[in-house]
Amino acid sequence: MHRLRTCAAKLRPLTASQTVKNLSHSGAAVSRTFQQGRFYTAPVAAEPFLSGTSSNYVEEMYFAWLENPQSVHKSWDVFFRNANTGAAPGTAYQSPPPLGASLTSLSQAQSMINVDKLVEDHLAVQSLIRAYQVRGHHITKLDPLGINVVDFDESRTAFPIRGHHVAQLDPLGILDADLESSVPANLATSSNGLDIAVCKERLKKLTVGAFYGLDESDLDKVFHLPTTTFIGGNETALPLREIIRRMEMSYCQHIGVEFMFINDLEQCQWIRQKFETPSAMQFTNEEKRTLLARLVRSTRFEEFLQRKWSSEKRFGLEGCEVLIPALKTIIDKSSENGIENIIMGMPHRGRLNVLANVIRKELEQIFCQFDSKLEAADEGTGDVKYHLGMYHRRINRVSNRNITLSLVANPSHLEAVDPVVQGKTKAEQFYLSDTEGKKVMSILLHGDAAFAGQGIVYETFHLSDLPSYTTHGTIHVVVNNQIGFTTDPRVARSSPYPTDVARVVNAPIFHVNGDDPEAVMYVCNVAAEWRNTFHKDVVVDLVCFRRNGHNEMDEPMFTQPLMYKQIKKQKPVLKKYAEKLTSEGVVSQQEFEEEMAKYDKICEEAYTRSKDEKIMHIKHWLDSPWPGFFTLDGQPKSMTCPSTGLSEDMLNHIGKVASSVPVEDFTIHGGLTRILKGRGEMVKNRMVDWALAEYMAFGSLLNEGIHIRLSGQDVERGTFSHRHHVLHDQNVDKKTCIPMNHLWPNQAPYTVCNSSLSEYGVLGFELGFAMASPNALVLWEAQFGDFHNTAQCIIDQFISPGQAKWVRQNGIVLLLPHGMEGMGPEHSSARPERFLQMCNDDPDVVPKLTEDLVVRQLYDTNWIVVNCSTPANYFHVLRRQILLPFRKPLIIFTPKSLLRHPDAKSSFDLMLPGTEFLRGIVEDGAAAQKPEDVKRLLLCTGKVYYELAKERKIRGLESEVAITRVEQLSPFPFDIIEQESKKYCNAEIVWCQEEHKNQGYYEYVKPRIRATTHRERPVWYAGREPASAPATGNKNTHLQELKRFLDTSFNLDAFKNLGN
Ligand SMILES: Cc1ncc(C[n+]2csc(CCOP(=O)(O)OP(=O)(O)O)c2C)c(N)n1
Ligand SMILES: [Mg+2]
Repeated sequence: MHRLRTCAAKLRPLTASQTVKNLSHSGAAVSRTFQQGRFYTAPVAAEPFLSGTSSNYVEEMYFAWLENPQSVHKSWDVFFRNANTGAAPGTAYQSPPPLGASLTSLSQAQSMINVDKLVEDHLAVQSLIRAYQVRGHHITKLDPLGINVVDFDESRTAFPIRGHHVAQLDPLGILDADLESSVPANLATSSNGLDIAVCKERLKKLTVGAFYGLDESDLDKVFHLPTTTFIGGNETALPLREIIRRMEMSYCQHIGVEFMFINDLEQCQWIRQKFETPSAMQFTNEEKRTLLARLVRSTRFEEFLQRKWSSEKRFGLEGCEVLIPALKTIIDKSSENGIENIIMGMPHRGRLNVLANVIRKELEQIFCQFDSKLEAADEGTGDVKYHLGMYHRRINRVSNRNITLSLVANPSHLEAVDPVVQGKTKAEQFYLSDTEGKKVMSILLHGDAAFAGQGIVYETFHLSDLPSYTTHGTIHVVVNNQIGFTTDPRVARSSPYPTDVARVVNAPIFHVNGDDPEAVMYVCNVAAEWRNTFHKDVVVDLVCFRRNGHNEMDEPMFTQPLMYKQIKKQKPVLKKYAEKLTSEGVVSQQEFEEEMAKYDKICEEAYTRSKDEKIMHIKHWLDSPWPGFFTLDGQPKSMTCPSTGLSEDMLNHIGKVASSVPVEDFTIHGGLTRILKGRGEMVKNRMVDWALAEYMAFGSLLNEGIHIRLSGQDVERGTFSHRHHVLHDQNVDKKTCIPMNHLWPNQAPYTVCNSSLSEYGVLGFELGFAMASPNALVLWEAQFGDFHNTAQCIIDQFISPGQAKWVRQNGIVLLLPHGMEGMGPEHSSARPERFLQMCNDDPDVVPKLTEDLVVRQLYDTNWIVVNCSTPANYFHVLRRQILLPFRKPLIIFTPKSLLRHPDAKSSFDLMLPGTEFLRGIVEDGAAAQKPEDVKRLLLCTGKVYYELAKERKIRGLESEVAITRVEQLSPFPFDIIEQESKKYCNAEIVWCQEEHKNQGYYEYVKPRIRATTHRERPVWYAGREPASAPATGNKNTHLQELKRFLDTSFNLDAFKNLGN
């Protein structure tokens, strides 16, 4: 092994950095402009045949030789033998022994030259093969319009953008249509004939100028094929002419394969085999007919909609009709491979067609959506038809197995649904114990502009291989119509392809000309097999065009005149494919016409039925039903919430596990031993702090069969080092213990996972996870509360309005560390004002005091926002989240300093059976004894309570100032505040917050508090002044501000004579 490495290392050229270093060491002046050149290490300088590509080849050959010395040419056999026995660099090569004994020295010399040439030619052929594999996609015919531009302008530093244009991958060539659209004649190859000059020219572009010394005269020479190609089929050697032809057929037709960046030899070999094996792309007549029938449906569906609703926006699929057979092929193949459940996410383009012809939503329900009573706005709010989700279980006709297909509802925000789909997929896998993704998988569809432009795509890709987030391979399909609304790719992205982002996770990328349905079907089959074999992501790039404007109302000629002139000339793919099949005798013209008439009739009949539909049920568009959780009418089974308290035994048991290491032979850090001991002491004293309260809530729910998943940055230990849910053995790498999973024998599993450094992606993922089942507590914790704003899209588009838009409930919990602690503008505020501003309760209406008020309010709200001031209340709100008979998102502003505050502890007494979450914690001290004497009622929320209570004590104002805490901000506890304001009838009401006046809670609580007093009493403000930043960066200023607002809070004259 060591020899092998040395040998391979010796054969490798120097890297650029080594080169520069060597040059500077030798005292040579180093130019700041990089000079291209090759410098080899001295020992192998004598090996004239080495270059970057050939050294790779030699390495591959070396491995093959190690396995079987006869697999390589005799001369290489000798070379490797010598190198292996320690021959110095440059001396390992030996010419083969002479054939006859009587050779003259002249003929010996001649023979050496011949062998040199032979070796060089073989190397050249290997390099040629490799060049096709690496860069063949650059010269593929991907453009359905056939107006490619080859642009190898060497004056450009980088490879020109849109490599596939150069590569003839683009069906239209439209990217350049408005620039320059001539194809150099010498690059217009015919697929049948082989012109070496043309090939040379093409390859020159692929191989930095050289044709490896091969010439016309070499075309009929026979060359051994390396093990890294499959073009030979059963043959091990082929004439050069045939090698080139087969490489052209494999890599330069309508499929461009990008895979050589994958750093796994087995995976590369697998792909080579799929695309190089002669006659790999063969279809039966039956398969061709099915493909045609699917194209008929796809095409005629759009035509039908166009006929019936010509002025409606539908974001039609025209120009990429092949998407439907493509998806169906992926689904068929995956179903054959055992997949039972597919979760899909997709944008607007072709969505109705996918719903109708892939997921098989009843056509009449789709047609209903075009009823004029329904708004059909382009982007934005509401449930427009091209945003709705769907769930359907049916038999897959090809595999004859059951398959569940769901399309996740999404907002307009392109690509935002990607992590949501992944999270839902992960959850479905989890509930089926599908640890390898053999039963459940996801398919994500993308537009070319969005795929390249949206950062969430990258964030989602980076989840794909993380243990707690992987879905074991996603198939991505890009509808690459080479335009985004009115913007050309040349001004919309800086990468050659829209798919380059997928390279970061080593996903193979199959570019395919959308006007060649068989090629599309082939790559889709390969993509499904890839996913099934390697359980890794793969991308199918459907290079196509958009026949109409962005939507059916848009005029594309304003901005892409040449492109659209070309598009107008373009024959529909259905027509082209039908002509192909009729000319091959696979179908007759009559059969084709009958197939179309049959589908048109289906559409017409559904249209008639749709006229009878009187009501449109959004719940028919639900993507994630929760069987058994609701009544058959979709209502909660009760409108009560059971007690969230726990027995003393249960608290003790959980507390004991939380303060121990429940496995043998496990060494934890000394500091942690102290922490666990401290927990043990607390349990003995029947007390909990924040971390222990969380433990109690989680542990008890696990016992009730509720899966818990806590995800976010550094959540395992906890950003503030308070949680320690994962213990690490100090002596053994990767040996960990999660005590929470050692509570009971039959408990539900607990997942706690540090996430990638992403908020948008990870929050979206957890939202998707929570979507799959109501019987799991799924929590996402931000490192600091303010970081949630990089996930704002998930909050604004999914979490806050999700139920209103898609009748889909979700019980996700957001833990957002919050509090002004002098840590600067960032890390301080979780921006409560934003969450409160999005609450749907009416500030001016005090709800009727009924028995079920609390649950009713919770049922009506779009989300619950709390700021707990005690561990017990945190414990209760977590448990209530699951014990409620419905699900709502829960936003919790969590503390930082309170995690260790000596007063922020709760007794077991507050967590026993019969206890519950307190929406408000009312004053119960001296002030409450004689409420009519109280001068001021201070209302507050969260940690500032402790500062207020301390200051009140210092000032001896306990009888004059009452402090009541609002723990649940939304839905607002109108009843509690009304009661308090009545109780302290002579007191001024003051809202106190540590946040700035234009932030925090004031704007939200003020009208609500006033409503409880019939707007008769003012609500004064004590807190920081308005500001643009959430907090000061200066510690001293921070303390001064604190002092100021505490002064205001307890200066009983502060609001005198200020009027109302
Ligand atoms: C995040 C986001 N930004 C902007 C838009 C507005 N928008 C809607 S469609 C579109 C163009 C999308 O182009 P592409 O991804 O190529 O899909 P196509 O419409 O071509 O199928 C834009 C910019 C959006 N929907 N989402
Ligand atoms: Mg596009």
